[in-house]
Amino acid sequence: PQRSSSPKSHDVEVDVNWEFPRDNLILEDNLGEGEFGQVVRGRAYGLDVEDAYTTVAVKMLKPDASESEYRDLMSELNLLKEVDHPNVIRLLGACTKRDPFYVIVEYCEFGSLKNYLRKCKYRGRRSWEDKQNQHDGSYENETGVVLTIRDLLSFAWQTTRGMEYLSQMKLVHRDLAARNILMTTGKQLKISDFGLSRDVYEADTYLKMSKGRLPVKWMAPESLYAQIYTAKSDIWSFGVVLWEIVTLGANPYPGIPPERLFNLLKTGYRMDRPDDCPDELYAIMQKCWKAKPEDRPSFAALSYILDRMLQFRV
Ligand code: ACK
Repeated sequence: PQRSSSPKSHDVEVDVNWEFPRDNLILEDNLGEGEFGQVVRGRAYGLDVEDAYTTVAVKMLKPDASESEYRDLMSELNLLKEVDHPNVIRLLGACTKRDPFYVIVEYCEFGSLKNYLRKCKYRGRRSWEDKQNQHDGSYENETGVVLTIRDLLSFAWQTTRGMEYLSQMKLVHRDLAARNILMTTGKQLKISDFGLSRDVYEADTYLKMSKGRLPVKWMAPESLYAQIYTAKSDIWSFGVVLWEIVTLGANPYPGIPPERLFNLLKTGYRMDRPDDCPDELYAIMQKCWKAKPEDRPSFAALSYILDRMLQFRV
């Protein structure tokens, strides 16, 4: 990959609809960071409400980011301008007039779904018929939040709702994983991290190989072998997200080094049904992991099935 010590934002046309005055933004704690980007919690004055501060999340590049990371953040900003759905992260503004370049999005106080799930317990129930242990909603005990099967189904359903919307917008996410889904108040989920997303109408085939780290354990075989990304490869990743939800944030293919997946998936190997995973949910995972993309369901179909389960089975 080409590196440039300082990606410059001066060649970016400032979008007056979204530009936010940098001086009205107070950056606070670091929420987390990836290889080249970081997310900081901040307070933005006069953003949503006049004369008041709104807590926001600000995404920015680290000083050693390359042109390609800079383009990813720009592309994320441009895509975020186009989307508007309760299960997709909402753009609030951007500071693009000079470096460092900021993308301001809504703050999700519970962080990533992955980290949230890891802090929870599940009151296991393998079958819908097993009404023992049933209670209406999650609750807190001395060890933390206890989730019910209903919560897990709701997380899966909300993810399919957000993804159904994105696929209708002809957007392919390419990096759908529990670490890229955020949790806000009322256990509402928001699909986030659009850095790698591309409009499927965009002609150039963007080779992610130059970027180094690939989310191999979330990738469909056709993405691994041929860099093909479609709504159906996002569906494969959703199957892995469902597995993450049911295992409360476990790491997929435990004990298997990512490089082995290339051959394992070819031989038809798939993850087993996790303990306590209802058969219906494992059946969905298996459909998402069909070798042929056309045999996998759509997000609309999955959202319908999960909605029915939420209404009639739990
Ligand atoms: O699980 P976390 O605390 O939630 O760790 C990751 C980290 O930043 C790197 O992505 C957190 N994060 C990202 N975007 C947001 C946001 N909009 N609101 C709150 N936390 C965020 C994420």
